[in-house]
Amino acid sequence: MVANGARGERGVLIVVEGLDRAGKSSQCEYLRNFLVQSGHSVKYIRFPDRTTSIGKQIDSYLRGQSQLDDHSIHLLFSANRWELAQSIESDVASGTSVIIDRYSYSGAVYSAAKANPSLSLEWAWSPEIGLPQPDLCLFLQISPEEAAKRGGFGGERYENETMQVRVRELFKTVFDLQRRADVRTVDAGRPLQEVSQDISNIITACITRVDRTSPLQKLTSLSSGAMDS
Ligand code: FDM
Ligand code: MG
Repeated sequence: MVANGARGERGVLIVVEGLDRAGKSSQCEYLRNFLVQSGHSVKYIRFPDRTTSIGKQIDSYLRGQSQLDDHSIHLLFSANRWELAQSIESDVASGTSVIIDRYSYSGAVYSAAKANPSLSLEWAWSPEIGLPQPDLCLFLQISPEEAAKRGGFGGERYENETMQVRVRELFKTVFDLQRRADVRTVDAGRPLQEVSQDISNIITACITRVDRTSPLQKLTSLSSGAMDS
């Protein structure tokens, strides 16, 4: 595998998405080590980034310590990505690969799952247009049964059965519509090592396939994503 920076190539942008308890954090950690061992310089980001001032408002909302209108909190989640967009682009351009735990897909899906009649999936997606387009989105799929075996819900907002059921459906819808995204679904209900093995194969193929002499693309509207392919 060719290390980052070699021949002036950019890094790759990889997003990891999935339902709660699919093992996103463990697999992001695995992925990070895998890329480092392959000679890449790597940055890891998770959204929401709760450390910024916007992130602190999001954190307070998620913990139930503040109430916000559905649209307002949605736009804060998006703003939290926009405030990091430039640094992601410049890291990737300078040869660093960036792994992101949750991105625009979670953003659109969780807000649309609230079933607020004035907050459609299309509306929820629109502030994401123009953000860096990932080279690859790994979607960690887990059945409700397997998720239940992995323990109960935490105490944060959205950590309940009704939301999880809707989120599961909406992830499918958003990936069908945003077909420009290279989404690979991984069965994350299996033992950790099996999942990691699949992930290394997918990543190796992705690094070979991506033209790292061309810059990152931008996210487009949901429908144009479907028409393009
Ligand atoms: N979430 C996450 C959103 O509702 N919108 C977003 O844009 C993002 C990135 O926040 F329930 C939700 C998804 C989840 C919660 O995420 C916190 P973590 O990964 O479970 O901490
Ligand atoms: Mg969570």
